[in-house]
Amino acid sequence: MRNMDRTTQMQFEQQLDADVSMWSLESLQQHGFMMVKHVFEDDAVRTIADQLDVALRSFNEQSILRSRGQTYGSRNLLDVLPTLANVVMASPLSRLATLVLGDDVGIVRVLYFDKPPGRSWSVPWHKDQTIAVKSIDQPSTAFFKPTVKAGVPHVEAPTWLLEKMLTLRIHLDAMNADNGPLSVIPGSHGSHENELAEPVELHADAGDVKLAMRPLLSHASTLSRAGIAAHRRVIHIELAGTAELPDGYEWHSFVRLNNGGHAR
Ligand SMILES: O=C(O)CCC(=O)C(=O)O
Repeated sequence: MRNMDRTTQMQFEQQLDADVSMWSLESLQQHGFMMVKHVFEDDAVRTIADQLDVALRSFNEQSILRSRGQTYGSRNLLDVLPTLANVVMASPLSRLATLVLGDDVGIVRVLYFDKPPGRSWSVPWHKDQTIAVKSIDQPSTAFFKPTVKAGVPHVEAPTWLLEKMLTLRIHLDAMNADNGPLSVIPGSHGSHENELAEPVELHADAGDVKLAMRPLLSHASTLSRAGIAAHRRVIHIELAGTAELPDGYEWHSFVRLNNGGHAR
């Protein structure tokens, strides 16, 4: 993976911090991502992590990804822990999502990722282009590559729809150079030319730094370093600014943030 030199990276981080402290959305628009600090207190993060742990242990569905007794992910986390939607609604993340995507914003999919010690994984550069839908039976000119993942139909979405989406990542553990951090290419959500920009490796403090990013932002992550005991748990929440999909398609779930969370 290409790396930005340390001085440039620090300047970049300082600039982001200044932007976010004013709740400016410029960073998100320009770079395709922003770090948001102090969204949840440590106690709240521990409560979410504990509830998640209990739910993942008791849920024995194909949507939970396990390897040698370790849970390293879950595809449909809202099915496993539906109260997560309330956590978002009661937090400033709801306001952020509404500012970015408008009043009709809803949660459309929640994923969970961990890199458990000894069972870490990596992902190559990619953009998030698939969405979960109710059915892939009807013909469509808007959607491509129908597939079924963990029992849920998915399609590749058109760019105009992905541009109306936002991902919020709640970090339950610190993320640093040791435990397979996420890297992004700033600006790559907007223009192919920006694909050549230097990647930035993102670090997060345990509990107090969250990431908002556009799905079309190119991102990748590395393996944790050998012998590292730290987990890297992330709740990955995808939101869309519209409940309506073309060609008679429907979101697999759409939990509105601004009308008490009623699913459509
Ligand atoms: O969390 C990571 O390291 C990668 C997650 C990812 O690939 C994704 O969000 O599409």
